[in-house]
Amino acid sequence: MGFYDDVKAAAETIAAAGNITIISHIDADGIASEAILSQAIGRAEIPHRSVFIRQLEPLTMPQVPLDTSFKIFADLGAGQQNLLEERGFSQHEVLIVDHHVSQPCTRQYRQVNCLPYGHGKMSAAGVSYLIAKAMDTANTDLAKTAIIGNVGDMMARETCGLVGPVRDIIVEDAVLHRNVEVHRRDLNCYGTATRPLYLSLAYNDDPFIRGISNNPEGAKQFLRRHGIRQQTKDGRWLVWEEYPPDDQKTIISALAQQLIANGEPVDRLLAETYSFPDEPVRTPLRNAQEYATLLNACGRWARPHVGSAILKGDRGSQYREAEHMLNNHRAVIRDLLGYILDTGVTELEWLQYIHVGAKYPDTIVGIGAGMALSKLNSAKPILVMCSVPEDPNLTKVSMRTTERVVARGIDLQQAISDASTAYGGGGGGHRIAAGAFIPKIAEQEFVIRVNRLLGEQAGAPGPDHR
Ligand SMILES: [Mn+2]
Repeated sequence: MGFYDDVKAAAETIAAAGNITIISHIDADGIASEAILSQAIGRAEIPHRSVFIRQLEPLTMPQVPLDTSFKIFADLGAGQQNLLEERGFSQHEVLIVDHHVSQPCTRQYRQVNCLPYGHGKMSAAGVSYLIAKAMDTANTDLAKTAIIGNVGDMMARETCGLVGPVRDIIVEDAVLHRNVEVHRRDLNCYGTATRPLYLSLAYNDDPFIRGISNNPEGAKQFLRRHGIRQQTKDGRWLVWEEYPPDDQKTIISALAQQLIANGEPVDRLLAETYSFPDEPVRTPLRNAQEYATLLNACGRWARPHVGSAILKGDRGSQYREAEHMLNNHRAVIRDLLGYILDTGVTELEWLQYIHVGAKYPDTIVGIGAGMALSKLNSAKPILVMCSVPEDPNLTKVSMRTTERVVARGIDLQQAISDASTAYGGGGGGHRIAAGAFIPKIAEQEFVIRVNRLLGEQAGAPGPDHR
């Protein structure tokens, strides 16, 4: 059985179900997965409902209903099959649609997972889309949503564009459907639909351009020096996507020259990007990256259903609510970033860490960790701990690192799950980003354990070998 056999089998299983509950994750990929599956299932006229869960672990299992409905776990489940078994689900009532590492389990549930087939650059929304398309080829309008989920899960980050079957099948379907435009050699930069260009450039650090990155005034002067008009006649700042192609070329080549003058590589300056011509200009709905941030904001602030409604077309009250959450989301993340940088991290040999206490919601701490890393020593993974409001005995741990460090053999998912199993805690994620819940009393020991595991991954001799 190959991956596409699994996809086809899943489509048949779903079509035969009488009543379905979709259990999905609260991030952009999870919300996109849910939106794709629920629309495909709705179009097949199968009664269904959706439950969003921020992480599948013993604390949140009671949110998974114990009724007679068929359960589809999307963007989660692969690593938590033992929890499904403990909850008493039989093999006949569960389908897992995931792209995370499977943990061994005595009861093997039906699963469509791209990862064991070597498709490491596909997210759960990608898998969900392939299932939806196998259910009905009319579902190709949902390819756009799959692209948002994949981009939201960083599938385009390392390779400066989507690759593999996501690129060859899903992006191509979306282009044929005409609700997605592909820009093959676009500026590799965030905020191209909503941020004044100089801020987009200044907030970008991949590639890091001396004099421009982390330097809004420098970025503004750089554009002025190259004769680029930055504001409209009535004083509104122009965003990247508004510039005519000739201006875009001028800016890109000026940035390339700046990198070369600094002796830096230019290979990350350009990326393939995905924009949505059917969405209103200068809104976060205009491209995959910003759309994904909007969905993440909905999920992190406990309103994933709002994100789902937007993906299904709501541009009224739900959209306005999401815009409000996005602004709040950004303000809190900025505050968290400032807190981490002002307070300072503690450096160990293989990682740097900080505890932010109960000041920030545990759902955004990982994002703050990722942003702080780009302003700290990015050669060392960052570990951020915070309190969990629902349980004073628990601590949430989030870790982030860079592609460069992953390429050296570092696997945060492995380190964090190995270190947390010792306490019965659960951990999961990816090589580059992972998280876990651990007992509060084990915090210090946990950090030391993760530090040691990272050292071993880096090829340092463990204590046994000394
Ligand atoms: Mn995902």
